[in-house]
Amino acid sequence: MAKKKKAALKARVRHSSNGRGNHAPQSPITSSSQRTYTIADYRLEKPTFDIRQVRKGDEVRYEVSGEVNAPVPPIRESKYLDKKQCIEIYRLMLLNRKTEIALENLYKQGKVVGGVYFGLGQEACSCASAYALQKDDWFGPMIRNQGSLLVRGFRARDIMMQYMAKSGSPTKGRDGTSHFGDIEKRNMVSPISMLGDLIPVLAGVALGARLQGRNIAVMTYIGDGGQSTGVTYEGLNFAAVQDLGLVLFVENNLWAYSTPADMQFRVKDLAERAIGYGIPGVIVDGTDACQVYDAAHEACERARRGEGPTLIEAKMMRMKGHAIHDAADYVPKSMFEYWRKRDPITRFENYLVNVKKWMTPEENENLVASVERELEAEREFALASPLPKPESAAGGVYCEGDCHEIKPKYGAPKTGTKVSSRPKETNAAIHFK
Ligand SMILES: Cc1ncc(C[n+]2csc(CCOP(=O)(O)OP(=O)(O)O)c2C)c(N)n1
Ligand SMILES: [Mg+2]
Repeated sequence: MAKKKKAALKARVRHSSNGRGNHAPQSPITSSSQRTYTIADYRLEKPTFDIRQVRKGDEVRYEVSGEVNAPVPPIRESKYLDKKQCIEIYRLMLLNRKTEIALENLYKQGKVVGGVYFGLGQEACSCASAYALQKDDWFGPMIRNQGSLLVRGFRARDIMMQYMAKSGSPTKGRDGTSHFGDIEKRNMVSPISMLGDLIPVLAGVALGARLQGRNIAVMTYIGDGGQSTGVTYEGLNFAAVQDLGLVLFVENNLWAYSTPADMQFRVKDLAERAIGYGIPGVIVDGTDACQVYDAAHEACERARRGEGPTLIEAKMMRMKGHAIHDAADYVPKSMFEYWRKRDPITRFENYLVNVKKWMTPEENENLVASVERELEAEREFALASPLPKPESAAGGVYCEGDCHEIKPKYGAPKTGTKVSSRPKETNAAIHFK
């Protein structure tokens, strides 16, 4: 190609690549067109370490660099919770942990039919988030959110019987993990997936309630891995556009199976994703029950006012493997040490007993003992429940038409109900500075 022709082609490519063509002058960025966004951050500590993948031949390891010996931050005082509520959440967190310890033992005794999944280290996130829901709100937990189930009124025996596929379990032995819901009393959508499919379903629940004349809060969860999926985007974008009361907890527990969060996304904080959806984004320390509750409460209130969804990123660490079969050998030991010092239960106990002095050491011991007694009774009950009769296997699996009726929960559907039509400018003014 002749030199002249080449230069002309280059120029054309350059002009067309910015989409402006030859004649449109590039407008300078002025201060009025420059936009800035704020992500609220409740944390009292911002961990400063990175994980790096190191390959040697076929071997893959992860190495941590940065400040792994930082001092443990205090619990942030709640704007909303009183003494009684804090102690109640603490009790639920204990029950959450001890239920999982019991499940692990049942598994080791060969009584569990499948695997077991744990939320060790995530109890504050599960319990304090669901604690912000009101009776008419809905939720859709994921497999690690055993605490959310306990908060909404399921008993430890339900979880244990489910894992053992007993006839007294919520699915009457039809499932061996967490696939059960309750559309009657506890307003719970059955966990259907770890990878985002709960998000559009919960958005749909909020839309359904609105069509019945009510704005409710609907809460669900997604992991640092699961948030990359298409359905996560579609569900949250739909909720944002329709101003549906979705409260989405992004549980950034630093691992998606054996993939570290640093290899999962390029943004610094997953809460930044909220900006792209045009909704508020909040960061909390997921090991601090007060921070989790405050962010959840504010998001639920916003949802009930009909103002739309909120994305809350809870930062914490998955303190076990993906499931019981996974020893998590790929996790650097120093990461476990760092987060073990930030154990949500130990920190909350210290806050209640030593900082606030809302419980004496003796009252605390009594509370722990009462949780253990309760757990033991639950375990006995679950063990005594029989397995389902073989001849019942085909029953209760498919709806046969007259087995149950699904009625509108909040009122007769109102056709023509107007969804919110707040102008986008208002949205921007409220949430972003
Ligand atoms: C389509 C599909 N692919 C893979 C899996 C297996 N799987 C379940 S959870 C998971 C990782 C999820 O990681 P994350 O979203 O961070 O949640 P976490 O387990 O840390 O709570 C994978 C790969 C699946 N359930 N479905
Ligand atoms: Mg994860």
